[in-house]
Amino acid sequence: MTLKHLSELKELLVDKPTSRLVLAAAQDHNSLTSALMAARDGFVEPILVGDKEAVQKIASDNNLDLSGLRMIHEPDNDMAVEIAVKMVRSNQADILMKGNVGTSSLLKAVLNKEWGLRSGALLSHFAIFEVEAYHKLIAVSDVAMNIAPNLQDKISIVNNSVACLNRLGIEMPKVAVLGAVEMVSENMQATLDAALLSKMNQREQIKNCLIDGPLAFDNAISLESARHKGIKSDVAGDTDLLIMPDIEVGNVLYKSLVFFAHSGVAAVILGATAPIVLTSRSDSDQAKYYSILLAAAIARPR
Ligand code: COD
Repeated sequence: MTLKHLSELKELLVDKPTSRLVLAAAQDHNSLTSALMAARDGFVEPILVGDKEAVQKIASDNNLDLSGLRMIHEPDNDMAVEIAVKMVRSNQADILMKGNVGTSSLLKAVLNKEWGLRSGALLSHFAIFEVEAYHKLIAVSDVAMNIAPNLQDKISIVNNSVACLNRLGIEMPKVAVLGAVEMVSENMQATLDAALLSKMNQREQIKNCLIDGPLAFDNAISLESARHKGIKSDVAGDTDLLIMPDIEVGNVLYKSLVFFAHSGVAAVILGATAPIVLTSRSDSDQAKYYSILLAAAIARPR
């Protein structure tokens, strides 16, 4: 299966029971609005944990309808996050979403050894873009969580991302591991990691995907570019997933796609016991909405 538009996420949700999404520190205009939009369209059932008065004020100031929604009053943000995380842990919710709290506070709660959402896997950020100049959705990881992943971390990043793409119906995603060049150079760690990941895939140490690397960005996304350089690759020009060397490269690509190429995007944190939606103020309403739909599409069935 190939996904071309983020709106196709809606089709993946048609036969799936509505996921329960718990919004931690819900007194946040942006996240509250997107959660309510997804609820209005029948994709999630939001549970709001936060300062009830502040949530109600945001709702009345912005004409948002809170009727029928479950709300748990907890004015302290750290406590609200803890309650929300524990609700996911105890299977009272299927998706965790960040409200009016910092990203690191939420992630630290998720990583809490006693009551967090650790699954044993590395947590990683996964973003999927709709780029006008590309023939299908293209995923990118990790652009926001793991700062300088080593080989072991990159294996986990690939595994998390591939499992997510598999759940979206992409059975054998083509994975390009990026470097600045397509030849292995002992001076460039990214090329060494990429070559090892490719060989591990060939030996079936990493499964359910087809990995090639190192590939420079142009070879990864353009067959013509790869041919020009004489690269023979089953991935080049048809990549489903780009693996980033580090957070800086990833973050710059993410922002370039959004700000220069005006691409649509949906993003979640993978590797915890449930998907986590971490939208930020700079994300568009549509990006937040599609991130919720992406989380719902991959959430465990109720
Ligand atoms: N997956 C699983 N466990 C992890 C991960 C991970 N990705 N990161 C840390 N842990 C575990 C460690 O094994 C350890 O047990 C515990 O969590 C604490 O580890 P630290 O001290 O290395 O981690 P923290 O708490 O200092 O930081 C974790 C963050 C995710 C907050 C950190 O990696 C971070 O700041 N990442 C970048 C986030 C960011 O600023 N993004 C900007 C773009 S939006």
